[in-house]
Amino acid sequence: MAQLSILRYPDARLHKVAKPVQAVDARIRALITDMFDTMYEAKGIGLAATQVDVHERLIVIDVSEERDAPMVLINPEILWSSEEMLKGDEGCLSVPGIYDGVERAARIKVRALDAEGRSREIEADELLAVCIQHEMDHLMGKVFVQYLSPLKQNRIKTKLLKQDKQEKQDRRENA
Ligand code: K1U
Ligand code: ZN
Repeated sequence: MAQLSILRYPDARLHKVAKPVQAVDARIRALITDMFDTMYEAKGIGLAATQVDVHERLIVIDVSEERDAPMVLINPEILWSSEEMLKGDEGCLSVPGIYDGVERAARIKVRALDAEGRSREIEADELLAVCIQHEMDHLMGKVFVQYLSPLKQNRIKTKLLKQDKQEKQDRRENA
């Protein structure tokens, strides 16, 4: 079981645009396994490769209560989005402790490769639709806080940088 380190906002690497996966090979399958381990351990419902500093178009998701419905999206593309929008609170493993409202398309249709490299079309609504859109934003270098006001973004940056500094200080003191 390999845990990957999750980049934390405002790390500049979260804003890199991911490149398409060229081949669903052993390297990608090992990365998928490690990303699921990391997502389940962090109690997240999704994780984009960007968040673990791999800039390729790969997402893992599990929005089930039982945590037994893993879903892999490689090179995802949105085929259709509903005109209807819904606003709901989002969180992010790269922005720990921050939750805020973001407006997203209520329903989407997505095409992606699965872990075996087969092309799939997925129709999603509710939490799955929100999660796919949130993770696809990561692949484009966008973090959900960028939908918030500049004032909120600055407050979040300051708070997380302060937390980071404090954690580093605590580690030095306990070393
Ligand atoms: O960091 C991430 O991209 C994962 C993120 C996915 C997400 C959660 C909520 C809305 C959109 C996308 C998380 O898993 S955040 C933590 C979490 O477990 C959670 C937060 C709110 C609702 C459900 C789960
Ligand atoms: Zn996120």
